[in-house]
Amino acid sequence: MTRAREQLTAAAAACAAVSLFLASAGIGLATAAGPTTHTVVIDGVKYEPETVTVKRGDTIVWINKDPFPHTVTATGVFDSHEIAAGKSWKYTARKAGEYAYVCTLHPNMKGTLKVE
Ligand SMILES: [Cu+2]
Repeated sequence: MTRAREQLTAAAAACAAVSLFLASAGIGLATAAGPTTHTVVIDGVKYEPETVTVKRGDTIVWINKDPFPHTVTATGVFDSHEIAAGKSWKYTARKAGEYAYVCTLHPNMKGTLKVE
């Protein structure tokens, strides 16, 4: 009788452990939103939006809609080199910080990438 009860208790404990494991796995999936992709459009010799805020691991895509090339250059951090008309360039942000960037072909073009 006692032995049977012990077995039942053990079975219940194992069951509870499995439930707990499944619950924590479920919560993990719910909260861990994957990396996102952000888009910055280059149009009319401007970055739109000028400032983009992302999380570490996110990817930013700059799409050049102007009929001539531009760059996305934060010296020492990232540099797209020339993005031809109609082309795009992407960068995955790995390190938190605030990065001012320019177009080396049109130094009046300025943008900021904030990585949280
Ligand atoms: Cu430019």
